[in-house]
Amino acid sequence: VEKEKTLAMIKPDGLSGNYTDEIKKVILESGFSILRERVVRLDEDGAKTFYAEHSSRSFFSSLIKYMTSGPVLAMVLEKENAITDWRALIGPTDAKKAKISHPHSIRAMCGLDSEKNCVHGSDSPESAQREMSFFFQEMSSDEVTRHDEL
Ligand code: YYY
Ligand code: MG
Repeated sequence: VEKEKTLAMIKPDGLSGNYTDEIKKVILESGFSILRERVVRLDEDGAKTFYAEHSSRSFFSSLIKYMTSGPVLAMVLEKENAITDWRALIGPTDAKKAKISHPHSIRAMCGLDSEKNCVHGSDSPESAQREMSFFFQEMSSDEVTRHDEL
């Protein structure tokens, strides 16, 4: 089976809560390789671009405020079925629900609610490509596997 890449992100509450090491441990123990990583402080334009698909939702302005409240850690993860498996590992969007239905998920571990849910994962191959090039401009559609930022 061919390997697949996905974009993972530790959101501002995850970074400020010092969950990075714990999350990376889960990532590596689950068989992912971390190909690239970068700490980024999103500005308003950047956060709006990243979450453009949600621009008409009632939670959008609050989400943008949250996502610009502190730095995030963006990572490119690789393994077989990386997109689906990373989504499964982080759990449902609402961290409150995750604590009940998926107690071992990452959002259950470090998220707070449906907004401050600690981590992001791409939801499709198209999203993964768009989101990887958003944070790693040098990553075009051809496969990039450089490790020089680690
Ligand atoms: O992909 P995922 O992050 O699990 O959820 P989405 O439905 O794509 O929403 C993106 C993002 O928006 C979510 O991670 C937090 C925020 N959000 C919110 O603040 N309130 C909601 N009711 C739903 C989503
Ligand atoms: Mg989503």
